[in-house]
Amino acid sequence: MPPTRKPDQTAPAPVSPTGVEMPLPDGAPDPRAQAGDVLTSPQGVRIPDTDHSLKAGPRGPVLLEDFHLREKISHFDHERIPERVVHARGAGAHGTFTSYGTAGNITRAAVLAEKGLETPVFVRFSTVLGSRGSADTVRDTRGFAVKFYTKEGNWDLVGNNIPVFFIQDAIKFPDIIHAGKPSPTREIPQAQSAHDGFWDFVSLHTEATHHTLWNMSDRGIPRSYRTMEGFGVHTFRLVNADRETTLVKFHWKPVLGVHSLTWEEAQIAAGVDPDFHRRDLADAIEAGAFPEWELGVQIFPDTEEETYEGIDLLDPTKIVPEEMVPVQPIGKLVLNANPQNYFAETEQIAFCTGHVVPGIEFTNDPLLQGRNFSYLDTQLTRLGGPNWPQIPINRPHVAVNDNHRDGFMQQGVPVGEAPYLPNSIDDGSPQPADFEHGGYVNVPRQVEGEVARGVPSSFDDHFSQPAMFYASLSDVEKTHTIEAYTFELGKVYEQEIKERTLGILAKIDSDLCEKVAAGLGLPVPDGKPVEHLPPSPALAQVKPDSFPIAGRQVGVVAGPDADLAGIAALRSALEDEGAQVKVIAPHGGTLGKGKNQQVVERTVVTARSIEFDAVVVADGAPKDSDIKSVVLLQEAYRQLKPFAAWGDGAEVLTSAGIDVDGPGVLTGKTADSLAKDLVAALGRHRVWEREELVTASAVPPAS
Ligand code: HDE
Repeated sequence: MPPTRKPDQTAPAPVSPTGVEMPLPDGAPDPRAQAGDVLTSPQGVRIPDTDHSLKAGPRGPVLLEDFHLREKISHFDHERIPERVVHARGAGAHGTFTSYGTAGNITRAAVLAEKGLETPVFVRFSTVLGSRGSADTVRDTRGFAVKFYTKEGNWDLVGNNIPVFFIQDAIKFPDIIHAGKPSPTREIPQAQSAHDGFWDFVSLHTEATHHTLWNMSDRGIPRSYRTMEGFGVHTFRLVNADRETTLVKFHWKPVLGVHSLTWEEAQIAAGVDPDFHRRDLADAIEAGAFPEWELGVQIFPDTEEETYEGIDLLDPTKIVPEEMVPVQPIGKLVLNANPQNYFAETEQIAFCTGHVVPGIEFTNDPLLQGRNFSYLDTQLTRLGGPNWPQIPINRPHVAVNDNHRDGFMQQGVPVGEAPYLPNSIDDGSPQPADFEHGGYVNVPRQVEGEVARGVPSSFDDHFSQPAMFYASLSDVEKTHTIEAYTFELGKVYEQEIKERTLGILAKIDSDLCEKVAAGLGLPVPDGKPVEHLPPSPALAQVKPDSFPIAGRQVGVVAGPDADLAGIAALRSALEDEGAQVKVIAPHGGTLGKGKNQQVVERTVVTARSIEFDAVVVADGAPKDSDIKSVVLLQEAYRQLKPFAAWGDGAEVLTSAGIDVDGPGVLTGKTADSLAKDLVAALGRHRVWEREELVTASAVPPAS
């Protein structure tokens, strides 16, 4: 008998747009479930041997009549679909969104308005520039796309982790992406902006300045998808039950706080673990440390000017500081299940900005208007035809009766004679729904103007908001931003491009401009910073606040003679807070016996600094550490991670050149005595006080 395989997934219900499925005889399994115990062909024929092709004799030619060979190879030949033009590299998860009901007065969309309503969601995070196989930790914008399967149809909020965009008009999208993608001649560099093309474009097209500055700040290298903010970017129009409108900007606030990698971590991870963010998301969910965000809105009156205190709400290169208009929480997102199949779910999900539900409308933001065309259009090529809404991950969780018919890969078997309206043959069905019956009826909007390719003059200010953003950063973040510009421009060949960029930086901040110029060895250009709004503390991510440590990784260096009871105690204290402990030892397997036995999760060969948020050395850990352990400790120290050591574990730190009296190094006699302080240190993300001591800055001081 072949071994029995019991797949945990049940067959997706084969529902067609008209709600009719091809009837299978009673008890017949759905072929799409891949659920039988015996290997078959796609036609259900049982296959005796899938390892050898059918030949005329063991040394003879392969026979064309081998239908199993042909079907197997042919299906394999067509396994790939075109990757996304942008945001090709991504990771996703299932979850729920629960409304607080606080938006009930501004929108009639039940997903936001009904207190306590739980709506299933699928979220896909992504990088923008890289191909599907590129590294997760490159410096880039991250996508934050949420599909809400609401009871009024699907709503897609397709946002980013940066609240502004490079361009103000969708017509420029091919230009910025062609500039950022690898050079068309050699197709390098992959997934990064540190090249002439990108800097050529953004230095000429100065409306990109704000977004570029965010990319060069620590926001461009998030620690995890779980520690990213998300933004809807555009201003949307919400409509309540009385058909009153307000303008809003959407914000996702991570419960774990906003936290980024250091540049060193990002670069090491890109080589050592290119799946760093993807792994982190899946591991956290599997461990029960479910990532959470609050959805909030900034609310603006819907006036004729569509501006707030002089800030044009239709300009996607502008934000409204939270100090001027606070973000009001309206619901919570929890990601609680990993996809079962990457391709079927994460790859095939199709987001469209045009997917909105009654109560959520668009504004005239020219970027948003263009996106509404692009996303629908791109799915036709990517998913091979117009029936992609029938793919399981894309199906709405409500009845669909759209009169759409035929096309590639039609899965439904529609019934009825009249897929048109009006009709009398099918009793006039399906009936359009008016406002009272939940129809998507637009709020009337006046539109008039001269036909021209114009831009409002309020879009012309390209520098005051970047200047405000830079002024709002903490000192540590400013240093990192200076280093990022110096690195990226240091990779640019054309002198003219570097000079042009320095000219832009001069308008933002003198210190930024001078230090980058010094790093590049170029003269500081003329020009002085523009005036800007007061700094917005909400924009800085390094703050004294403390955050939950769920899903954080703590590496414990140990060996056969280590205090295993101490490790067990520390593990339990950290796990109580949702953090995870990984024991690192010279060899794999287990350490010790009995109740304190420890499984070795990482060996000295497989461990690297980047995967730990804190490093602990156990009492009794080997003193004759090899070079890999020393590298691990030194890197983690440089990356400002909290350290702890108990008993003679401190000697291991000292011999690796780490000052045990330095900031963020906890020492004590027992593991117990360290746990509380270690939890507190992890909650502050990094030991920022150490930055000055360890940064051999890549940037020489400005003269
Ligand atoms: Fe996108 N964008 N975009 N974009 N975008 C796509 O759609 C496009 C923009 C964003 O995980 C594509 O299905 C145009 C802003 C995310 O599947 C494509 C313009 C923001 C994702 C497309 C923009 C985004 C995409 C490629 C200028 C943040 C990944 C594949 C008007 C608010 C969604 C696809 C996922 C994907 C077009 C600008 C976010 C080609 C024309 C602004 C998160 O349709």
